[in-house]
Amino acid sequence: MDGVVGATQCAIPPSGEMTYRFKAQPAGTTWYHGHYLNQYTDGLIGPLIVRRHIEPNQEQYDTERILMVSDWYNDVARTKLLSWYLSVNNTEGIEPIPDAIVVNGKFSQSLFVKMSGATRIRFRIINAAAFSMYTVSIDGLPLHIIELDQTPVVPYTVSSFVINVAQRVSFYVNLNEFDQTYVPSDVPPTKSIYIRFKANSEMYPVDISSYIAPYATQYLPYPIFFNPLYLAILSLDSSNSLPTYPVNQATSGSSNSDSEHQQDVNILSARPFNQASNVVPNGTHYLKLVITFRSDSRNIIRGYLNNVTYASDANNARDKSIPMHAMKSDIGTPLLYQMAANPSALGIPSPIITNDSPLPAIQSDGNGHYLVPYQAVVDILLENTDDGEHPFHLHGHNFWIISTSDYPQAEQLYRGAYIQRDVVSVPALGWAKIRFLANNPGAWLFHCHIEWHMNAGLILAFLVGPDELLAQGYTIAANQKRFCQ
Ligand SMILES: [Cu+2]
Repeated sequence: MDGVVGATQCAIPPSGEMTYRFKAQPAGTTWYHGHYLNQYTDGLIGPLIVRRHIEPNQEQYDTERILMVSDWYNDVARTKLLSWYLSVNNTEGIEPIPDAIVVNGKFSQSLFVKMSGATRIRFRIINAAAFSMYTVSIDGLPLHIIELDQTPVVPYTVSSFVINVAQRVSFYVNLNEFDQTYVPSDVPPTKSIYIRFKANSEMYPVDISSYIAPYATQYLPYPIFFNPLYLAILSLDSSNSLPTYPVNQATSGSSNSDSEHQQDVNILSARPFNQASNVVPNGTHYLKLVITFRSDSRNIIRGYLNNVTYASDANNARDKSIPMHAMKSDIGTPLLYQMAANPSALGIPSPIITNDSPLPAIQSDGNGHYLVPYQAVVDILLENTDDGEHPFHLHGHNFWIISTSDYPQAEQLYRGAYIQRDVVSVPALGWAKIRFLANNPGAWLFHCHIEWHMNAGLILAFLVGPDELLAQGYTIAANQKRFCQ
């Protein structure tokens, strides 16, 4: 179980408490967050780092820092913003535009990151935003990427990289590699440099320089003045001084060769550190998922996977038309409990051969619940008909990213050695191919991690190996079931 309300547990009530016990694997950089009612947008988030006994590339750095970047909204997401977003008044389906960017809870130019005497430092970047993707760079320094999500990689050097929602990227920098020409000769020597998080403003469906959020007009009758450039300050000494060079200093010619696949948000060119243990099996099953956004019968713009918009959260009334014997998405009866109660009668067809692929296709019940045989190797093709980029996250499993429309050559180039991540950024009007081994019985969501798009229903649930779930001895824990009243 993983704490998802409606999938693996009922919500912890106000003033309630529940103890989660988990085996700390796989290791790497991740984060925890509420998975209910936009609570993570409103700040219920934190980093979760599982350290390896011997960290790959640990000889490359002396210390490390965590930078967790997220969108800041002046208004409460779970009530005001969401009720506007999913309303008939929002005819374009415009996501609430953030008011600011915060890193580790601090606004731009107020976060000082101290080197504390080290010259080599590892950064763990976590994108915990509700909406935004960012380009990350540090002035004058090459970034040596060493971990993507929870997969260590052979050091891969770039001058900047893109990180989409829920993705994590670790890199190290070495101050001895600082490009001295970055600081103009006519300014005093600098005791600090900027760490930049530049929001990709193309993804906002409005002109952010003039947009007045309709839900904010009553007391904020001015444009949101959202500044897509966030600056943290890397202090080279203990003085907390600002850099002496101008913010808009043009990046000098860099010797890094990351231009070729700069559009590759998923950084597929980085190679797994432990290639010997990264055995990529052949696909045994297939699933094609088409991403669309359109109005539902109530004229509310929602997100669809294969023409189904998922309705499990409290904002969507339970669909009474679904027969009682079928799986139902219901916050009071988690999918996992339904699986355990009736594993062999979920009302979902077994995989069948279709015209799309020689491999049998995973089937659903028509309500976004897909039955996946235990140990199936599922090739998923995500086809994005939307003009926005969508970061899809799979619960309970990692997956291999085979290729995307931004980097189709990856399928051939890296055959047998695809990188494992747990979030894939699906390009706008493009596609992504991923593969996962269904070795973890249970009910696992697969969804766009943009919080607004989860609210809009861009979610499905994989029901993996129901019989195996019971064979492995699963029972509903009493400390969880008591919340399902
Ligand atoms: Cu999305």
